Parts: sequence; structure tokens; C-alpha cells
Amino acid sequence: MPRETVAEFSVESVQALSEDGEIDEDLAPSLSDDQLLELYELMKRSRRLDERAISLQRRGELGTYAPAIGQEAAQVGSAFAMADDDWIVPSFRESAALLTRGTDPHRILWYALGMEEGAEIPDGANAFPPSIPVGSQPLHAAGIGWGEGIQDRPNVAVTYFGDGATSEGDVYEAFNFAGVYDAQTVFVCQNNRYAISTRLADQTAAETLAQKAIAAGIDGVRVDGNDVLGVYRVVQEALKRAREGEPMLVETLTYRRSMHTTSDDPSAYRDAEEEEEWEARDPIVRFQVYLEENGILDQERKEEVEQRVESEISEAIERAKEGAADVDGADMFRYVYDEMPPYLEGQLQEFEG
Ligand SMILES: Cc1ncc(C[n+]2csc(CCOP(=O)(O)OP(=O)(O)O)c2C)c(N)n1
Repeated sequence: MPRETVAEFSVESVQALSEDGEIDEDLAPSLSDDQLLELYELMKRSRRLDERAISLQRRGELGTYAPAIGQEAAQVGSAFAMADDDWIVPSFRESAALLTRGTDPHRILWYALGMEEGAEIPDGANAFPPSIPVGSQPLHAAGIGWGEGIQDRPNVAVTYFGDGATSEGDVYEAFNFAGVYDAQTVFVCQNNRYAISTRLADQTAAETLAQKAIAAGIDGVRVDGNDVLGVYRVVQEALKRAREGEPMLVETLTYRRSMHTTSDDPSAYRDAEEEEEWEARDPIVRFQVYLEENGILDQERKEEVEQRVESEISEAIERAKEGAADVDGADMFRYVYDEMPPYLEGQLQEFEG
């Protein structure tokens, strides 16, 4: 039997807005000026929430927090493309996507304060709580997307996960399941180059993460994850296909500009030069240049957005603190076992000082 090629694949890479803020007219999504400004404000709101959350944590007023700084375009662009009844199935770093879907910022802070109320899903919202076990939630999204199809509903499940998660068996299983059962699912991988201190090159030998879907019989596409318009466009197309039972993987190529979580110090594993390079490619700056050069954003509007964002986040912090005032931190010891073992009792006593 002669040798022959029985399978070949290619992966497309998309960028609508260049690093200098130049738009490719063929790829520009059709969004009104108001929608463009909304995208901008959502990214600014997420950035400010993260910055304020980090300082609260540094002052001992917040628990562990995982910032999305640098990943705003990947999250806001994708979540903005979703229809109201689509499902969001997030990991632990999706503050920007959650804000885009209407989550109140004080709830995100509650979650970081250890209050389960922060993970509560508002009535009627098609959302799942943050998933901490890496790579677990794509399986949930494959099941949800399958279920929606069985019930003849058009809703798509959109799940978020990182580059590190693509090394988990669960993620391959999710792709496989989605492919076999035509699940109405879009997998959004935020390739932010790091899984805590593990660099991409130590994570995979694959050229792209998008191609990891191909063995499961589903398409994968890569998009510049710091280009909010490109992400919106690509995810919009993926959603359209997923509604027809064609799941897709979208790899958003981005960079985690801040720490993994507030308990991490990235200077231990990456150099300042690399961070500076990515600072110059910041997704908000790039979009701002585009909006300014196209007369959509002026100084007055910029200040207005900044002030509104500042006061919203300040209010959210107040609200989060008020809600947390009655929380008894010692509760974390009380509901683990029916009868508290002596070692935990010792810790409780120490906690109560
Ligand atoms: C199953 C599992 N293993 C390990 C961890 C510890 N852990 C938390 S985040 C993380 C790295 C995740 O990296 P990535 O998937 O790239 O997402 P990112 O944090 O960059 O958003 C690890 C190993 C975990 N939460 N769950």
C-alpha cells in the first residue's frame, strides 16, 4: 500500500486592529460608535477593578485575587459577542468577561473576600460560578452546549480557560465530546503565555493551541487577543457556527501583564524587558489610539469614562465591604466536618486570638 497523506490541517490567525491601532477594513466588525465606546469602557472598568483589588489585597483587606490585566480585549471582545441567553462558563480570571455579562463588580470582590455570595448567579442569568480546578469547566460547557442542542434551543456555552489548562486531559475530553455530539460550545483559550511560572514553551510542543481542537474534529482559530475588534469578530463567527452545532476553539494570543494571583511574584520567573514589551502592546492603549484617531473618543469623553469608572469601582468596594461586615471569618472552620477535629479546633483558637 503506497504512502499517502490522509489528514492535513491549517490554522488561521486573525488580527483586525494592528498594534498601531490601524484597522483592516475587511475584518472590522460592524459595531456602532456607542458599542465601540462601550467596549472601551468595559475594558477600563475591568482594569480599574483589578488595580483597586490588588491594592486592597496588599492592605490586607481582600483575599487572593487573580487579575485579568492585559487580557481585557480577549475577555471583553468575546463576551460582548455573546447573545443574552448564551452561557458563560468561566475560570477564576474572568473578571472582565463577567463585567461584560453584567456581573456587579462588588460580587467579584465578595468572591475574593471568601464569600460564596460572590459566586451566586443572578436570577435568570445563564452563567456558571468560577471554576478553580484548572481545565474542569470546558467539560461542563461541552455538556451544556450539547444539552441546548438536544432541547432545540439556540444558546451556546462559551467557556474560558488558559494555556496551562490545555495540557489537562479534561480539556481534550471536552473537545472530543463536543465534536462527537455537535455541542453548541465555543471554547475560548486565553493563551496568556504563562501557567503560573510555567512558560508556554514548557507547556506544549504544539505550534498553536488552536490546533489542539483539530484531532477532535473541530476547528480551531487563532486571534490576536490584544485586539478587541478581532476577538469580537472571530468569536461572533464561532458563535454563529456553534449555534448550528459546530463547536469551535478560539485561541486568543495575549499576555498576563500582572501576577498570576496576588500570592505570586512574576519577577521570580520573567524579566522586566519582556514585561515592558507587552506593556507597549497593551490592549486598552491600542483600542484607545484607534478610537481617538477615528474621532470616536476625545479628551472630554475619556475623562468622563475615567471618572465614571472610578466612582463605580469605589462604590463597589464600599458595597463589598458593607456586605462583608457581618461575615464571621471563623465560619471557614465550622462547616468542614460534622465534628471539628482537634487540629482544626487548634487553628480556630489561633484565628480567634
Ligand atoms: C487541577 C488543578 N491543578 C493545579 C491547580 C493549581 N493552579 C491554579 S492556576 C494554575 C495555572 C493555570 O494556568 P492557565 O491554565 O494557563 O491559566 P491562567 O492562570 O494563566 O489564567 C495552576 C496550576 C488547580 N487549580 N487545579
